[in-house]
Amino acid sequence: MASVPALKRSDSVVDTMPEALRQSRYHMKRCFSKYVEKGRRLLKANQLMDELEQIIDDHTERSQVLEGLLGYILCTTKEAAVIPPYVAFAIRPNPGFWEFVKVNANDLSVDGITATDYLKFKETVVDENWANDENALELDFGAMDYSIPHLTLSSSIGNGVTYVSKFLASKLNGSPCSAQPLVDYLLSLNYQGEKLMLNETINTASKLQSALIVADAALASLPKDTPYQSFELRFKEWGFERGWGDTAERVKETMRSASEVLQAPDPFNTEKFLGRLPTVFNVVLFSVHGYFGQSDVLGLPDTGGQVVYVLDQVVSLEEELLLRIKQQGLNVKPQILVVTRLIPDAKGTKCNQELEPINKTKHSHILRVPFRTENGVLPQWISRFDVYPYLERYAQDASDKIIELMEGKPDLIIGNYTDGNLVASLMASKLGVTLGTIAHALEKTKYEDSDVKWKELDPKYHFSCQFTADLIAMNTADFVITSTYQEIAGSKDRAGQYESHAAFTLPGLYRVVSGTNVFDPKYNIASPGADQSVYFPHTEKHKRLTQFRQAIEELLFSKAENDEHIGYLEDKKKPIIFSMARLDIVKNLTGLTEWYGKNKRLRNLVNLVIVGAFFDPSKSKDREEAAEIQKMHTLIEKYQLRGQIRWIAAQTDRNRNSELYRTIADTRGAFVQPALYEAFGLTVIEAMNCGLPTFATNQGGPAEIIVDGVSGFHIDPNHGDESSNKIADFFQKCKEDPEYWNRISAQGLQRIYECYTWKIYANKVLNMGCVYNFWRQLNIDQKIAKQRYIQTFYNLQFRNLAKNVAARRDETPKPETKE
Ligand code: UDP
Ligand code: LCN
Repeated sequence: MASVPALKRSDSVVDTMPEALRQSRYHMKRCFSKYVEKGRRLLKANQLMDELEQIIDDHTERSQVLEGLLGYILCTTKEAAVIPPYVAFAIRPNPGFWEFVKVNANDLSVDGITATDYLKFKETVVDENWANDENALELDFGAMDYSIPHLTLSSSIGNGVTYVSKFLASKLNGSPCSAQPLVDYLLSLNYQGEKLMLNETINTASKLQSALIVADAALASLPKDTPYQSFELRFKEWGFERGWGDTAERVKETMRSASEVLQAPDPFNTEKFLGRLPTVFNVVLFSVHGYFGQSDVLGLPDTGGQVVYVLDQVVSLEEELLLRIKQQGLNVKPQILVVTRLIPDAKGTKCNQELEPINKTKHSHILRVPFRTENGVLPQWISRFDVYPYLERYAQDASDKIIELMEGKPDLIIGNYTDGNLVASLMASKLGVTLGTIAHALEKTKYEDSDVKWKELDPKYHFSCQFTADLIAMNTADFVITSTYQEIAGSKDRAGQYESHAAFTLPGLYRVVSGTNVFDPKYNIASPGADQSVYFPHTEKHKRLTQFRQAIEELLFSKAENDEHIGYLEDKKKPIIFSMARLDIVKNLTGLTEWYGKNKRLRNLVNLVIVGAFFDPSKSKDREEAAEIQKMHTLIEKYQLRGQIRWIAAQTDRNRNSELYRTIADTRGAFVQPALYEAFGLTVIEAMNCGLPTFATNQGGPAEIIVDGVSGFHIDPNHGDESSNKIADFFQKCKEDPEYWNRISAQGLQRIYECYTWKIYANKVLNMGCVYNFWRQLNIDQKIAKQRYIQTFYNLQFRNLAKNVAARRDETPKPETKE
């Protein structure tokens, strides 16, 4: 990548490109002639570079061009559309920032164009009539966000709640009237009709300010641990209701924050005060597609990390809610419902059970509601790509059941994945409840050109429904929870998953000129953790789950080959490199096996253990998985790996799995996550929690989880030799200095404790619930206006698309299943 001279943020490509082209005019004329000679087409960044390299074959001259401004522009170009004599470029100089320019190949003139014009260029390549249709549907969700303040720096993206607190602080500042919305909000708080925080005695900001001074003086004379009940009556007369705290000390602290906010609002106290308000008691989490259960579901189609995430999330949210409610001095039982699909044909799981208490919680349940049609209840599991026709009715049925169980509407709704997010959006808009959404992984970025090629992919994946549902959810959400920064805005070189929804086109259907804005303060990073009562360090000997010792010994080291394991480990003293995932192409377990097979040095140093799928490709329902199973067999033969590899079938018991990670750590081995792309990667943090040094893909979330060379290592899945040598270097170094292994293990744990725990997650998410609840009230008029736009889009687009899926249901081949 060119290092000089980088574009400054103030420089626009349209201003600098003409001069850059002029400097290399001779080469550029030839290069652009080559770009346009094949006629209309779409070009990716690597193709642009390859063709440039073919044109300028002299190494020195090529380096000169690439090291200049032009090289920089080309390096930051993500794609280009060619309509001779023009080449239109989509350039991304920084995360979230895009520029579009069109270059005339004949005279090298450069014009800046809008996102809309660029999309029309792309459309012209695939569907010219539609591109030229003046009445083609164009969506501009940004037009509805005219008064919402936005962030401006790439580095601020993902810290939405902090910035909303800043915006709120400045909104509440000024005259006493500015704080009136806060007083009105406090007056509106109640639990089942019983007032909380304030009663009508205090109905203005100045009355609140004075009452807080009186209360502060009264509290000063009380011992810190005096229970609220002992001064409740006096406070009630002054206008205060329950909710400020459980003890004199806590009440005093909360009141101090309130006084600070009224006196001179600052973001810290604003967030602190709002975070303490008793606004969230009942929470609904939607995770619609099955199989969703607490046991025996991992390994079933579509059921992967999302289920693990949601179940751990509930435990942590309930714990945090109970703590907050106690500290608020209230005697309320929170309720959390995880709402999923009831599948009558449950294949031995509990997915046909309507209500199921959630393990490790006191008040949380899984609620299962079936998919219904005019023909009755749908009995069998269906792929998540096929669920769209059922969702509207599902949302209605689920809402009725939730309201019945909760005896009212929830305070917060959180969606998971496209289907859950759409259902959550429908319910939240109807009931006027605060909505958070979680994508886990957005499908659009997983498939190259999934937007312009949507017609090709639609029969199999129904992306037209999926992208429409995603747009609806992103725009309805009051806040979006992501696991990493890259999920929102990518990295220097790669666009983020949400960012790729900013402007895109589905030719023939609609053009999105503003689908979402990653600078919107609704975007927040709250990374998940791993259950630390299950995934704890291998060194905590007294906690080790010794009951699994014998089974794991046999799983790893017996020579027998059976339905649970094949291959064997000849030298049991060697450290083990371990990987565990679904056997999808993207997970790249076959890639890792091949790297290992090819690298003699690595093979001498360590054994390889893989957990994934099963061994008979003919038994797989998924073509992709079947091919990967076959490939594993071929690689084992090709590289004669027997004696050095153990391949274990998919495992469903997380307790036993945790002991497996720890047993690998006992061998002073490592975990390797070699995925071609990983949205987050729960296995990475599970391994790190067990103290297992971890090598993980630099493509996606793991690149953020691990600080390379400190808390683990990054590997590049596209450069296998380099990656396998990096792993070999580590083990070589550990041989020379055994302390090195301990250091990386300890630093991995430190990273987890600082950034990736469910406690940190739950605190952040509940703060979001509290802060965005108030933020949405403040912006309610605009919210309602936007909701009308979204409803129109839903009614006129989504419903028809879902109907088409239903109509085509029995004719199309079944899609492959992977999460
Ligand atoms: N997992 C498992 N058994 C397996 C493979 C995976 O229990 O055979 C678990 C793994 O421990 C992790 C989850 O499934 O908790 C996978 O989550 P991850 O985020 O790594 O990937 P996803 O499958 O969601 O893409
Ligand atoms: C989906 C994925 O693809 C994984 O990368 C995540 O870890 C998982 O969901 C949980 O969010």
